[in-house]
Amino acid sequence: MHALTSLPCLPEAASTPLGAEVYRGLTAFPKKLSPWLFYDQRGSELFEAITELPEYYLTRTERGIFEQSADDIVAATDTNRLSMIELGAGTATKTGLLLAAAVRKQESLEYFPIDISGSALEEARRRIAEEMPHVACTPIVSDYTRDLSEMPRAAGRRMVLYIGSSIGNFEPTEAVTLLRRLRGQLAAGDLLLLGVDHVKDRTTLLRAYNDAAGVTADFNRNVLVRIKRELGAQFRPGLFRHRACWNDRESRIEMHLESLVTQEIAIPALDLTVSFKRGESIHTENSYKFTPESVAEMLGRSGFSVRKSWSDEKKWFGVYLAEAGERRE
Ligand code: AVJ
Repeated sequence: MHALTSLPCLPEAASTPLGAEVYRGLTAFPKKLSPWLFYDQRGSELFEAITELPEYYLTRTERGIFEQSADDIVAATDTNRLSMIELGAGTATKTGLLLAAAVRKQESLEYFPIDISGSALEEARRRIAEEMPHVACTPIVSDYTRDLSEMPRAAGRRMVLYIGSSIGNFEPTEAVTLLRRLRGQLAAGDLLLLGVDHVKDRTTLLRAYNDAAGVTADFNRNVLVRIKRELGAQFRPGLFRHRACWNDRESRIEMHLESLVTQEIAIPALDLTVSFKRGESIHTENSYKFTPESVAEMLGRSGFSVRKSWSDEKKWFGVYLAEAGERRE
C-alpha cells in the first residue's frame, strides 16, 4: 500500500501517505482513490452532515438498535468484567449507549477508543469524562487498518467494537485479512461487535448515496478539493460529477467522480499530469452491503463465530456479536 520508496526520482510529496495514494490511484487504470482520503477536517464535517440526512438511514438505524438493545447486547457478553475497544471510534457518539449499558451492569468500565484523528478522540474523551464518570477512557491515536499491535491488554473479557458499517469499505478479501489480524490480537472467548448495512431494495440504497441536498456529492468531490489544496493541483472540482450506483454482482454501492469534459490536470507536487476523457471516472468508494449469511461467512473465515445478532424492524441494519474461536495453526 505504501511502497513508493522503491520508485526512484519522485518528488518528496509522493512519499507522504496522501501523495503516494493519489499518485498510485490516478496513474492506475481505471482510476481510483481510496476512501480514507475523504476524511480531512472538511470531509469529516460533511460525513457528520450525511449521517443526519433523511435519506441516509444507516447511522440512525444503528443508533436505534443500540437504544433498543444495548442492555441485551451487554448481557449477551456473559461476563461482569467486560472492557471495550473501539476501532475507528471518532467522537464515539453512538458508543455512549453501549458504555452506559455496561456501566449499569458492572459499575465501571475500561474503554479504549482507537482512531487516526487525535482531535476526534480528544472530543470523545472530554465528553465521556464529563458525562460518564464510571468509564475509564484511554484514547489511542493509531491507524488500525495498518497496525493492530497497539491493541490494549485490558482486564477481563474484551469486546472490540467495529460499528457503523466501516467494514463495508473493504473488498471481501481485505475485510477477512483485517478481521483475521484482529483475531490474532485477541484471546479465545474475546468478542467482536460488528455493525453492518444489509442488502435491501435498490431504491433505498441508491437514495442514501444520492441525497437531494447534494451533501454526498460534496463529500465525494471534497477529495478533489483536498488534492487541489494539499498537492497544488490546478483544476475545477466542479467539472466532476458525483455518481453512485448499485453493483448487484458485488453487492456494493460504488461512488465515482465522472469528468464532464476532456481535461488534463497537472499535480505539481507529484510531478504528474493526469488526462481525463470526457465521461471517464475515478472510483472513490465501495460500500459493501451484507446478508446475515454473508456476515456469518466473513466472520467464520476470520476465526470468529456469531453468537447473537440484532436488527431493526425492517432488517435494514445488523449488529453481530461474534466470539473469537480457538486458534487453528
Ligand atoms: C462511513 C463507510 C460507513 O459507506 O455509508 C457515506 C461512508 N460514503 N456516504 C458508508 C459514506 C458516502 C459510509 N461509511
